Amino acid sequence: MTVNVEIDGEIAIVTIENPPVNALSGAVRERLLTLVELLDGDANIRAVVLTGAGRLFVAGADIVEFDRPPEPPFLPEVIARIEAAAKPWIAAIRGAALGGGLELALGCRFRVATANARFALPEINLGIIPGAGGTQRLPRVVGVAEAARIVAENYTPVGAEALRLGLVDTLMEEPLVPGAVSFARAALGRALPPRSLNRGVSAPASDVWAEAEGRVVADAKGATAPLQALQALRHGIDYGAEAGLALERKTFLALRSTEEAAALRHLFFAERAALRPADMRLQSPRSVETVGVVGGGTMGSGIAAALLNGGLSVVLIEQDEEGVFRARSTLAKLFESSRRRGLFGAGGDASGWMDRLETTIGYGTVERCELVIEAVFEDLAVKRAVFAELGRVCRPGTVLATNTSYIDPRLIAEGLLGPERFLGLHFFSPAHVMKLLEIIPTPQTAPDVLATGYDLARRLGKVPVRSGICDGFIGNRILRRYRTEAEVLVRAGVGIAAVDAAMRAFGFAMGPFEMQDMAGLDIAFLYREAARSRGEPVPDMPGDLLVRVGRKGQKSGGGWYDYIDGNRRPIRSPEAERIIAPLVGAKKEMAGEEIVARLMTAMADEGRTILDEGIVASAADIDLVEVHGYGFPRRRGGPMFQASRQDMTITRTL
Ligand code: T1G
Ligand code: NAD
Repeated sequence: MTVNVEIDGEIAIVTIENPPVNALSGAVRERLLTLVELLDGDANIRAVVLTGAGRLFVAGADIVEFDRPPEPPFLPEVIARIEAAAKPWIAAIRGAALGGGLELALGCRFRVATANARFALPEINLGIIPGAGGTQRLPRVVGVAEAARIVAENYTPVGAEALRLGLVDTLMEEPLVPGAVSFARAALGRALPPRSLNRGVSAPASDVWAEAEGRVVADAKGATAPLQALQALRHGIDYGAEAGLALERKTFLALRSTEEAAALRHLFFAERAALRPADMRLQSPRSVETVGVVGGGTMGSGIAAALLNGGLSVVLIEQDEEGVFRARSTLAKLFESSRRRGLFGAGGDASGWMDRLETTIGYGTVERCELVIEAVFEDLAVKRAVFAELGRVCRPGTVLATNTSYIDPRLIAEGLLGPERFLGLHFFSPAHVMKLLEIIPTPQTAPDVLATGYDLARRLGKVPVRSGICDGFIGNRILRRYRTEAEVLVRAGVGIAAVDAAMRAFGFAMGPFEMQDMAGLDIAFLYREAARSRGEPVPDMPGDLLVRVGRKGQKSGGGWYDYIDGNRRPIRSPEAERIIAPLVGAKKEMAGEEIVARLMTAMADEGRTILDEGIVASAADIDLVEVHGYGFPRRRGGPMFQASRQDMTITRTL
């Protein structure tokens, strides 16, 4: 780490060099504080240009430090001293000014930037709020309404937008620093603008606060930081900047040590580690520009959409005209939903999306694909037949992948020409939305083929988690344990709706029974029946009684709940309760917290077994699977994180 100083005539150039993202570590803060004193006392210096080495200005505070008590000099103090400097500081920003990086820039008298520079206060994604003046300086620079969006809603102005808001004084081409030095010289010939904190700010109409609070609470999904960030901003408008700074710092320090903040930091680092496992850092992936997708059903069309969203070209192969027609109409819908979700960037320009898609029957054009992903029926014979063809018609270097949920990939690859180029790439439905990608190598998968899977995940914005080969890999195996434990509670007399309500209160979008009604009870039933037919001692479960009378969930009009007139809102079903009564004990009241603890314990217990079997590399990877594949509430960190925070005794059955 260094903070370099160069002198260009009467202008000092201070460059923060703290790879990989110029985080404002204690050492950087200390050096900046020393420099501002030094340069203020140097009669030959009239202005200071502050910039970051490499591709971005500053990514913020050093998140690694958050697991320790804060160390002086504290960032607010450093920024306040720069702001008070006798010589004006000009922030020269390329790439990104994020969190404390943007707060540092706001303490400077001027800000100049390149057109690609992004400006954000992403602290709320870490369960905290800006802690170095962002909630107070920003509204005084860009106005309350825009500041509220940046502080509490992840609004990230880029380049020209930042200029329009007044967040930067001018945009310039590279080389940035010489441009900033010229800007500084010119600024010295003019009256200096007021310091950010001293700028006037008018209190907005009351509906601006009400509107902002409404949006923030709606988007927060139970997280507390966004609203508190907005409240700190408002406090400074209502009671003055000093009061606002005090509340901001108090709130930041309080949130920094919460379980929610620890959970979000845990996932932040886990996601980055997952993209670059140690054994992949020296591996070069195979080049992929066109991907074949065999099977355009639920998964195949979703995978095709994810590939198109990632800028790749797709050859989607179906078995007949009807399959092609169905796939194309599904893709038209996914195109629309991707555009609505803003997946095509700010301009919403999806040019080329459909042009990069070819749909066909048979393998006539598959030789132009560098990767082919199979997503046909979950049937070993059908999959084997597809790969026999692919092995024959694809170029020898083409990577071949299966999207199977349960079949052992080694069985699918049996007899395949070039088994070293084969692996499992398990996408999750809807594949153009869910970020999880389970990557399942076989013992024969070549390292550069595995690296190709990781590179695909990176290009699609997915979170890759490597799984060993077992029944259900990681996610579906834990899901099965979660659902079984939920049925164990119902069998013990706990209400179906009570279990779902407890898990919704914990942060899931829906409880296990609502979710199973949506996915279908027959999947678990068929799994248990297959085990019974192998002679395994699988006791009857309440769900089995429902499936046996045709109650398979929403698709059959009812499962654990009733659904009236095709409406998907679950309604308590006396019929379902009568059917499962032979297996259910006397009514048992159980507190929501206990229900959550039981289901968390079951998930964590299965996770530990999966870890012990060497199926997954780390507990953090299991948390990524649950958060990015199964809707585990992000602010809770995942089942393994939860288990690490509580001394959860493992209660296997009632
Ligand atoms: N602190 C420490 N390490 C960080 C870091 C940070 N702020 N940001 C990134 N890293 C590490 C990351 O773990 C990875 O490490 C490497 O840098 C490359 O990251 C006071 C309190 C900047 C857009 O939330 O959004 O300021 O895996 O893989 O894809 O109010 O990193 O190589 O060992 O993500 O090019 C607010 C978080 C902090 C920004 C670059 N700032 N970072 O993305 O690289 S809180 C943030 C990012 C704060 C103040 C508050 C991204 C990036 P490794 P990467 P990238
Ligand atoms: P689906 O029935 O919706 O789609 C399968 C498609 O494959 C159909 O459109 C069919 O016409 C086509 N097909 C069958 N044989 C073919 C052949 N020889 N050539 C070309 N096309 C052929 O099934 P799905 O839900 O999309 O599942 C596909 C695969 O993905 C399965 O292995 C499944 O286990 C896996 N998977 C499913 C989910 C899910 O939630 N549905 C999630 C992850 C993985």
